[in-house]
Amino acid sequence: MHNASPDQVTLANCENEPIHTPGSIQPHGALVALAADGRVLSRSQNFAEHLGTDAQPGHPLPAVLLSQLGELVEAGLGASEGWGDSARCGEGEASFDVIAHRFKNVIYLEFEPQPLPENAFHHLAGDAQRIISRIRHARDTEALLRRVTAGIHELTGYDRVMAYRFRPDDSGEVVAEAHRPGLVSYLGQRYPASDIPSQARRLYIQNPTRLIAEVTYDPSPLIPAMHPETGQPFDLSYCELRSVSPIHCEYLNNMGVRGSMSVSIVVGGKLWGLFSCHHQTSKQLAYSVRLSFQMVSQICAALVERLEQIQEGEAINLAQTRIHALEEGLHDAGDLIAALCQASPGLDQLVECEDVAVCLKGRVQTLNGIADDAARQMQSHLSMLSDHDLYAVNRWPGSAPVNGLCGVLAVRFDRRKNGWIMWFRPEQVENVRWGGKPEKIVDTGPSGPRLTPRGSFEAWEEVVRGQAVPWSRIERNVAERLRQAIANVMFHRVSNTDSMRQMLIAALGHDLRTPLQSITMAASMLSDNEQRTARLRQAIATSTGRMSRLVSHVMELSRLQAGLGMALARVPTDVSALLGDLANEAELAYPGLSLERDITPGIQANVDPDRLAQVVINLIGNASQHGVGNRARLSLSAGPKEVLLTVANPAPPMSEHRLQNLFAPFKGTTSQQGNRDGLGLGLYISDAIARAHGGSIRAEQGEGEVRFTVRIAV
Ligand code: BLA
Repeated sequence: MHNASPDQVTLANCENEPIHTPGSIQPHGALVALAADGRVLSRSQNFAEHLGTDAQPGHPLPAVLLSQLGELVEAGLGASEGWGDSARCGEGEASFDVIAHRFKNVIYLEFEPQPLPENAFHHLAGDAQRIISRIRHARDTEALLRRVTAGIHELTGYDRVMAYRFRPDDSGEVVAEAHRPGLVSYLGQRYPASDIPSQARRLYIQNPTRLIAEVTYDPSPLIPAMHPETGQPFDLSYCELRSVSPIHCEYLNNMGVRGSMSVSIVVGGKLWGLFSCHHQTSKQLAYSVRLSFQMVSQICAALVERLEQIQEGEAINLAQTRIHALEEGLHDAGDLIAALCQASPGLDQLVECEDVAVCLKGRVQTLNGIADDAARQMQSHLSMLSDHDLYAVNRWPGSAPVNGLCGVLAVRFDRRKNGWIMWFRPEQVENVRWGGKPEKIVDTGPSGPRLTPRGSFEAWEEVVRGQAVPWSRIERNVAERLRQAIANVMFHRVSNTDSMRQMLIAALGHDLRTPLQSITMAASMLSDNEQRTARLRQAIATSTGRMSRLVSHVMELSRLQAGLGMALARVPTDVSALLGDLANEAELAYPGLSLERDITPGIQANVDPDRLAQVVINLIGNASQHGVGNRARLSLSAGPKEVLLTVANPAPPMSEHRLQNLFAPFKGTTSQQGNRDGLGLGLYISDAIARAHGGSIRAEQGEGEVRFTVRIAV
C-alpha cells in the first residue's frame, strides 16, 4: 500500500500534501542516504533485494559497493550543497546507474537497474543533437513545440508525448502532441490548475524530471523513516525515485496510463509548461535517456524564451514608436481629449480593442461611439476603486456587460482630474475542451471518503460566456507606457500653463502700471495751454502705444501657444529703406542711443514690413536697455538666397543658460534684471516672425558684444 495517507488529503489541503517527504520511493530502484561522514542513515526496504547486500544504518556502505563507488562517495562527502554526479556499478544484467546528489547535508545514492551498456550514451547524445538541430530554427513557439514533441516521441518511445502550456490562471492546455497511431488526440484540451497543485509546480522548478515507472506500484519505505539526528523525514525533492502522490497515481490510472514521465519547461525562472509522456504499459526510461530529454527540454526553454523576447521586443518597439508620435501631437494641443481621440496613429492601434474612451474631469469621449455608456459606468467604478493606475479585467465587473463589452484595460494618467484611457473588448464566446469535467469529486476511494481525481477524461466541452480575450502582458506594458507618456505631457502642460499664468499676472501688473501712471498724470495735467497740451497728448500716445504693444504681444503669445502660427502679409519691400527709417525712429524713441549703421542700399525682399519692423525695434530696444554705453550697430546685407540683418551692441557677458533661453517666453521677467518695457515676449515673438519668414534668429556673444543675427530667406 502507498505509505502516504490518502484519506488525509481533502479538498482544502490538497495543496498541502508534502510530496517532497513521502518517506518512500518507487520500487524499480533502491536508495541509500549517507551522513556527511559516510555512515548509512537510512535505505529503502528493497535495497538488499536489488543489490544483493544490505546497507546497515550506522555503518559505512558495504565493501562490495564501496570498491566500485569509492570515488563517487568520496566526492559526495567532500562536496558542498547542490553537488550531483552519477556512475555505474555491477555487471551485465545486474548493472546499475548510480545517481548521487547532496541535499541538506545528506548524500543520496539511487540505484537504477540498467542493462544498457554505457556507450549507449553516445548514441543518445547524437539523438539529442539531431533533435536540437531540427528545432533550432523554428520561427514560433507552436512550430518549436511540435518539433520537440515529435523528437521526444522518437527518442523515448512513449505512446504519447504532449507539450502542456500553463495559462495565466494556472490551468493548462495541450499545445503540441505526438502519439502512437490509434490513440485519441488530447491536442487543444484544457486541464484545471488543481490537476497539478502548486507544491507540485514548485517542485518542478527545482527538479525538472518526474518518472513514474508503474502507476500501481507499491512504494518501498525508507528504514528508518526519519533522519536519526534531526528526527525529520528525508527531503526527497531531488531524488529520481521519490514516491509520487498516490492521488496523482490514481489520476493517471483513471486516464488509462501505466507509465509516465514528465520534464518541466522553465522560462525565465518560471514554470512555463512541461512535456508529459504517457505509456499504456509500465515503462522505465534509462537515466541517460532522461538526461538527453532534459537537455532537449532546456534548449527548448531557451528557444521559447528567445522567441518570446523577440516577439515582445518587436511589439513593444512598434508601440513605442506610435506612442512617441502620439505624444508629439499632444504638447501644443488645445483640447487634450480631442487630441487624444483624433491622434494618428490612434489609441486603438496600440492595443487590440473594439473601442477606446478618454475620460478627464468627468468628460468622456470615445473613438467609435460603442463604449460611451460602458466608459461612463467604468469611470465611476474606477473612481471608487483603489490607488492603482492600471486596471484590467476580462469580465465586466458590473451586473451585465454594457453594449456587449466585457473586457476593460484602463490606465490613469491624471489622478487629480480623474484622467483615464480605457480600451474595451467585446465578449468572446469560448468553447473550452476540458480533458474531462473539471470537477473535484469527493468520493469513497480505496481508502475511504476523500477527494478523488475525476474518473473520466473524455473531452467535456464548456461554453464560457461573458468574458473577453484577456489582456496580455505586452498589452498591459504598452498601456503603462502610454500612461507614463500622457502623464508626462500633462505634467508639462500643467506646469507650463500654471507658471505662465502666474508670470503673466505678475508681468502685466508690473508692466502696465508704469504707462497707466503716466496716462493718469498726463490726463490730470491737461489744460488749455496749447503747447503743453500737444506735449501731453504725445506722452499719452506713447504710453498707450506701449500698452497696446503689450496687449498685442500677449495676444500674439496666446495665438502662438494655441498653435495658430504667425500670420504674415508679405509684400515686395525695399528692406534697406525700411531699415533706414526704423533706425531714425529708434534714435527718437531711445534718446541718447548712438546707432551705427551699415546698411547695404537697395536690398529688395518679399517680407511683411510691419512684422520685420517689430523685430528690428525689439532688437534695438533690447540693445538700448541691456547694453552698455548706449551704443549699437545695425547692419544689413544680402547673400545669394537670404537677407542678413544684425544688431550688435557692447554688453556684459550672459550665462550660457540665459543665452540658450533668450527666445523662450517670459524668461527673466521676474528676476532682478527685469525687462522694463515688456513681458520678455519680444524675442519670443521675433523668433516666431523670423521663422514665419522661413528664416531664423540667432544670438551670439563674444569680444564684449552681444550680436543678434536675423536671416530671412528670399
Ligand atoms: C502531479 N498532475 C501532476 C503532474 C502532472 C499532472 C503532469 C506532474 C507529475 C507527472 O509527471 O505526472 C497533470 N498530467 C496532468 C495533466 C495532464 C497530464 C493535466 O498528462 C494532461 C494531459 N491531481 C488531481 C487532484 C489532486 C492532484 C484533484 O487531479 C489533488 C487532490 C494532485 N497532481 C497531484 C499531485 C501531484 C500531481 C499531488 C504531484 C505528484 C508528485 O510529484 O508527487
